[in-house]
Amino acid sequence: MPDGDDKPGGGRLIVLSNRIPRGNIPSGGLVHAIHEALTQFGGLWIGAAEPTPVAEPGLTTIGDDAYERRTFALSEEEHRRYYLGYANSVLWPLFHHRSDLLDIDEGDFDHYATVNKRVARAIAAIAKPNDLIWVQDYHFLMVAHELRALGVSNRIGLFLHIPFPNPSDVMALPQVAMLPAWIAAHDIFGLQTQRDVSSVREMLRADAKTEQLDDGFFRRAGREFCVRAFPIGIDAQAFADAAERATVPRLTIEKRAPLLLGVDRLDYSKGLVHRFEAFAHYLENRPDHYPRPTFLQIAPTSRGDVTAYQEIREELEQTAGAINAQYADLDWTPIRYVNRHVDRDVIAGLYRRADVALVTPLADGMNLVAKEFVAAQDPDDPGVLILSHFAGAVEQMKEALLVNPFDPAGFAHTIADALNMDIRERRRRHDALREGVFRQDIGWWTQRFLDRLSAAPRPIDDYLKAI
Ligand code: ADQ
Repeated sequence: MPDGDDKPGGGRLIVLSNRIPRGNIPSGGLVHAIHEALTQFGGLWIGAAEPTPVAEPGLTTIGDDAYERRTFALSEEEHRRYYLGYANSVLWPLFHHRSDLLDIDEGDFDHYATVNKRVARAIAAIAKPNDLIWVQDYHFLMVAHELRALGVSNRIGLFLHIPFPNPSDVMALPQVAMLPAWIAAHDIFGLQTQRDVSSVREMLRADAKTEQLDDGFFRRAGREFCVRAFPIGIDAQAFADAAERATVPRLTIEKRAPLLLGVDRLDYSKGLVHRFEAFAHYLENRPDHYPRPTFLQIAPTSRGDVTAYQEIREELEQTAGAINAQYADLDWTPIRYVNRHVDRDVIAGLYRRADVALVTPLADGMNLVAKEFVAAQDPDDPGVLILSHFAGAVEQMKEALLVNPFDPAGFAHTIADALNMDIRERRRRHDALREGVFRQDIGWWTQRFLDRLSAAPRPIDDYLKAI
């Protein structure tokens, strides 16, 4: 946290995220980190309420301890069109390089804008002059711009948890012309990776009104803002402790059978079908005398109301079924596919039990599973991480076995390499990965972001008048 004074610039912290915890705060993870920062600084956490038939303006208090939790209202139609529509059927696929899945409806953007404006008005009504405003993710790309239009001169930072589209993909967004102004309204626009920073820089370079300065800074409409990478981390110690304590459920697999593990939300960006097919490729070419591996994939349904998610679920079930039908034996099921949420502590234990983790998204802002798997290992006998080139985590985790998930043969060879890796090589790779995961953890991430944000120059009045 910023040195000296607990309060950044003497003010409070206002965090905006779509999801807001209603009850107890789960240990570890992003929610816990935000909770910690708010506990330290005091302030407010604002998130979406459960949808209701009609959305009223203003905020509702849902919890009050060291800081307040408040919700903004969302109508059922807004949930459908702002959240499932524009956020998750336009921005999510576009930012994950899946323009083919775009489901563009002009009315959905109108609802996105309405919700962003309502949230901005609610924040403007409560923000005190020195409060820091920290916006989370793609649901609120317009909020800072709306706040500026309302005359709010507080420091505002946004952290984008997902990738940023490259310059040609971004052209598929009907609102592309507005993006530079939305981004420039922040003091800090934070991204997961250098790759994402480059994509934003490319887009801004094409914007006639934006001037590029040094060290990640830009100038637009007379004021400076910063675009920078803040790779998110995990609460590594909490995960390591949970993994050590965990009692793993008895897995009905052969005693010496290698266990491969995947843990993901069921999302087309996670590359699950490609992963299953690569595993089938491995099985096809596996020498007979090798032990028969089990691949356990845990993938609970998410965003089940969106068609693209229903389709990926069906495709995955069919692929798992077909592979098992082809390779299973009376006493062996190669793929175990579990389509439900599993407790974090059990997941931690499974990470530790697994010989290989398959973290192979086709696009991913960071991917916390890669870091959780590393933190959960026994350093004396660590498992092997297979990581996709397309996970943001790859910029920090070069000692993983890197794969191209689109190449089933190369992927299958990497699975073989992982299963055959000797203990010295496993330890060498794991030591390096572990050091990074513990050093650049979630506390490091929060601190870096808030330090930068509190040090940003305050927006000037002329800019506010010009917007
Ligand atoms: P997500 O797309 O949700 O997050 P990820 O980073 O992998 O992806 O985080 C998933 C979290 O959910 C992990 O903590 C994992 O343990 C947990 N999880 C996954 N499957 C689970 C299951 N079956 N049961 C229980 N828990 C499960 C977005 C971006 C990512 C970025 C994060 C954080 O898409 O790229 O890393 O935000 O910024």
